[in-house]
Amino acid sequence: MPQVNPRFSVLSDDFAADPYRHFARLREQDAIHYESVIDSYFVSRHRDVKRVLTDHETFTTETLQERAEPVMRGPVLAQMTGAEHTAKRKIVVRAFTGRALRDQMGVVHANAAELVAPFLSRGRIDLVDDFGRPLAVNVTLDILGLDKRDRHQLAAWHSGVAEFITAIALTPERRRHCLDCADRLEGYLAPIIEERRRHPGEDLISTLCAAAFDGIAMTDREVTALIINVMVAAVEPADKTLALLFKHLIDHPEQLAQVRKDPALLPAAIAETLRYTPPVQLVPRRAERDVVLAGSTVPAGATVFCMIGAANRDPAAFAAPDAFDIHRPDLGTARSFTAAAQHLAFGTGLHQCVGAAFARAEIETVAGLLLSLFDEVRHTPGARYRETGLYTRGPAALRVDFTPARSAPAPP
Ligand code: 2IO
Repeated sequence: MPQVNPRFSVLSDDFAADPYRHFARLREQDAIHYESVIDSYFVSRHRDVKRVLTDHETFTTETLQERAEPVMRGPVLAQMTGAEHTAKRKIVVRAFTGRALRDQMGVVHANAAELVAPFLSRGRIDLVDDFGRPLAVNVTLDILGLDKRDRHQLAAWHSGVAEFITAIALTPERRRHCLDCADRLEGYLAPIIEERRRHPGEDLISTLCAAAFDGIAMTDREVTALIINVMVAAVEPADKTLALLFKHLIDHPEQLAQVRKDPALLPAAIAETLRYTPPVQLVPRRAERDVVLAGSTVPAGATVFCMIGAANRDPAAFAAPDAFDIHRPDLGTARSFTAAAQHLAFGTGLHQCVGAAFARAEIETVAGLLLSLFDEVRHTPGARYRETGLYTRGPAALRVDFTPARSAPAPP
């Protein structure tokens, strides 16, 4: 039997402080780690995670009925199967690719330019609180066609919903708070959905209202769930990915210099950021039968968490996995945002992220803009770096100092 440290827990403060320190031991000695307090299994090897995410008969997304549906107010895309899934997935994919995507990048660029402008003369910004988080919210609201004047309220409700989805354990009070946020968000959306059905615009809510599945339009409940699904999926990982990209580039100045010189390297830098530090660290599935996984039997009904961060650092999948290297030959940048991706940051299989192309374009647009505005960028002296989150994980803050580019537009 492999040695298992009975005192180790993914729920410990030690793990939360730096999960990456524990991944090698987990993969090597505890490849299916059982956490009794939450009665769940954690798989960490690349091949096991891939198996769980592609063997759809054995491992289903039924976990989302409890984890997502209560706050989504209806089934999300990832819960669906068969013809319904194919049809609705296509509707959402279309809304985030091709011409729609090109138009959205105009929205991304405009929002990013507006948010960064007041900081240009100061030469100092927190890329999470001052920029990445409000940017992710504003862009998502613009795409959905929601009023940005309501952004603080919407962001607060969104946080409650996201907390519910990404919590490992919730106290009854927090649970009530999250459900209350979802309830209010649903109430806010109801009249807007009604209005868009009568007077459709170019926004995503109108698209969802007008879309038909089997010749039948979606119900309010279905539209609401997809709106909240898109909202959480577009906001929650975006600021984390952007901040992690800058953190890694600042910490690897030679690679930052290369990306500056040749912005065509940005997609590789983004793909490597997603591999090295995926913002979504856990993906849950339910075992539908007793199944042998990583040498142990997982009982029918069990929750299995795929550890994306651990899988992406598996030496069986990537050479020198603990090095950040935008030139790594096994990255396959072009594939990294498609179904052929070797890293698992977007998941894999039938439910692989529908927003992958959007995510790449969004981060590329924003990072390209920031690099053109910041001539030099470094950590603010004395700023402490810390990451938070077990399910989604990212920097609590990323405080940077920069020298404004001489060609930068004057602040308003
Ligand atoms: C929203 C976890 C932020 C998704 C989820 C209930 C379904 C699905 C994901 C990602 C990221 C979120 N799961 N996006 O892991 O839509």
